[in-house]
Parts: sequence; C-alpha cells; structure tokens
Amino acid sequence: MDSFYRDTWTEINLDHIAYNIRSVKKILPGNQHLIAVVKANAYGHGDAQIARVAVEEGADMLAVAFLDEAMALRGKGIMHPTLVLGAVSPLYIKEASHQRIRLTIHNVEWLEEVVQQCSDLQSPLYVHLKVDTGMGRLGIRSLKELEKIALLLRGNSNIILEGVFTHFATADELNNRKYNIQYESFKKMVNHLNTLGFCPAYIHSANSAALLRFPQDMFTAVRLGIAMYGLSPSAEIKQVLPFSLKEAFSLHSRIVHIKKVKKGDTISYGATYEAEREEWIGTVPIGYADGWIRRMQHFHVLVDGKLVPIVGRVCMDQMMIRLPQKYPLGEKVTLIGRQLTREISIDDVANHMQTINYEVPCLISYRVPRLFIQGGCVCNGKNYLLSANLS
Ligand code: PMH
Repeated sequence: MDSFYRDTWTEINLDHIAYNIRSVKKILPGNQHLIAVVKANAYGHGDAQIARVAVEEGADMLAVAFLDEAMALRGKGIMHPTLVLGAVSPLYIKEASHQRIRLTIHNVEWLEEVVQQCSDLQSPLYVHLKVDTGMGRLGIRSLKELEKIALLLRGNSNIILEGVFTHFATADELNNRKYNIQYESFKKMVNHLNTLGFCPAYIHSANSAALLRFPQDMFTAVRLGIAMYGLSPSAEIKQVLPFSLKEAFSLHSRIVHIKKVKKGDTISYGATYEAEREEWIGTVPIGYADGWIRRMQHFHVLVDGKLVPIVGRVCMDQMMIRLPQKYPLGEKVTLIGRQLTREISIDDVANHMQTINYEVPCLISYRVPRLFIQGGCVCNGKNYLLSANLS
C-alpha cells in the first residue's frame, strides 16, 4: 500500500529484522542454509519487504504455506527460490515448476499423481520431502513409505529431490523428551534416504525454537520464522534465549474525536462502560475488522507516554479510550510499541488476548497499512508525512 487515507498504521522496523537474522546466523554452528519463513504475509509484517531484507541478509530460500503466497511473491518481483511448506494440488505443478517454486511431497499418493502429470513439464520440479516424526500434520511416517518415494523419484528425472524436512511439535517447551524422539527419528529417516542413494542439499528440521536452543542439532538448513520478527517462540523459553531479539512490529493510531462525558454516561455497544465522574473520552479509529478484537476491551494503549484504558466494547472500526486530560485531535495513540519510557509488547497483547504472540501481527488485517522503516526513514507510504508522521 503506497498511499493511505486513515489514521491507523503499523510500522515495521526492517533494521530489527536484519539484526535478528544476523544474530541467528552467528549462533549457527556451520554454514547452514537459511530458509526465511514468510508465510501469512510474513506473519503479518509484509511478505515482499521482509523477503527482500531476508535475501539481503543471506537467506538462501524463502518458505510459505500456500502456492498462492509463493506466486504473490513472484508477482512482486521476488524471484528467490521459494518452498511451499503446505499441500499443493498436483493440478498446479506446471505453474510451480515454471516459477521455480519448490513443492512439498507430503504423502506417497501426492507424488504418484505428480509423476503421472510431470512428463510434459518444461522445467524440472524441485521438491522437498516432508517426514512426520511426531507433529501429526503432514508427511510420511514410515521407512516403507520412504522406499516407495525413492522408487518413484528414481524413475522420474524431471522431479528433483532438493530437500527433506520435518517439523517439531514441542521445541519451544523446556521439557525436551518429545523433541529428542522426533530428532532421532528424523535422523534415522535421513540415513535411510542416504542408503537409498539420495543426498538432498537441504536437510532441515529446525524452527526458531530448535535453532535457538539446540544449534548443535542442525542439519544442512534451518527454517527461521518467529525469531526473525523479534518474538520469542514461547514464554517458557524467553529466559533462555542466547541473545535478545528486537521486535519489528508496532501499531499506532490517532485520536479522531474527543469529548467530556458526565458521570453516568455510557460508552459503546451494550453500554458496558459507565463514567464514574466527568471524564475525557477519545475515539480511536481501529476495531475488530482490523484485527484489534473485542477481547481488547479492558486492555490499555499509550497516549503521551502514559497507559490509558480502553473503555466500552471494541466496535468494528473504532474504540474509545479514557484520557487523563484533554488532548488535541490527532494525538498519537500507540497500541503496540513504545512511547517515551513505556512499552506495550506483542507478548502483552497476546497475554490479554489469551493467545500466542504469533497470532497478534497475523490478526492485524489488510485494512491497516504497513509502513516500512529502514535507517530511521520510511521507505514507502507517499502521504506518510501527512497522515502518520513519527512524532
Ligand atoms: N516450518 C514450518 C513447517 C512451520 O509450519 C513453521 C511455523 C516454521 C517452520 C517456522 O516456525 P517458527 O515461526 O516457530 O520459527 N508454523 C506455524 C504454524 O503452522 N502455526 O504457528 C507457527
């Protein structure tokens, strides 16, 4: 979004993304390939911009969940090797191979269908084999299935096995029992794949939690998601991270309406909030259709460096806050981020929402423009100075 006309926006600090990637690279024990996970619009941060920074910082590959997301990156000029982690219908292998988009073999049947359709491909189809070692989501689970896959691949020179991977269910928990079982079972599968004559360049198991906690366990590649965005994979392991992460996402708005209400006046749908005395009430143009969900009632925002409460129900496009004094229209409101000495983190918001930090930036909808900050300057947003200057 190059221009926008509303008083609510996010700021995405690309320098923090770069710092997080550099810090991760420093703790990798070898020359592991870096796969930057930019699915779901880069966890709500902006797919193409995050992908660009990741590539500049040395990411060898990008990963997304759906073919549509990979095609969207291509449409925005990002031609870097991209892996689709989720299931893609065999109907679309032509598009994928044409765009050099890597697909995931998530079961034997999928590969059988692809084999039937791949004879007329103009360029080879690169694939990564998913092994289900305990996540229970996608992937083959037995050596027998692995042997079937090997047989199918051997007979088809235009399908190239570039990678093999698995995904951990509990790498973000301090109890390592299940992690160890999954790790050992993946190692066994990879060894068996080698004995069948396949040595793919990308062997990857680690998500952020695993690479931060068990760098000695890395194979030849890692998949970096949440830590790239400066967030801890869980509250449980936040205290044991090897370096401090820098959050990249902040969320801001402005007071568009202000009034003094009398004792007994009520605010918003359901009249759930009643003023106890004369109070200053500000209206902020963000609501649940922006991903600032109704559960945010009773939380707070920052105005003039102070925490002020959200009062009454959050509406679809607006909410109300109680102010300690009159403020001018246009006064900045920070919903996530820092004002003077105070900060509201994504973790704070996630706690109030009773969810995980991953969900918070993903929820902030397409309606909220993303502004990208690099070297202290805004790199997009033509009317930024008019509507959302940094002050
Ligand atoms: N690899 C796969 C297959 C994933 O699904 C994810 C995240 C990652 C890597 C990156 O993990 P990280 O962000 O913890 O580093 N996937 C999800 C998910 O499906 N729900 O929450 C996170």
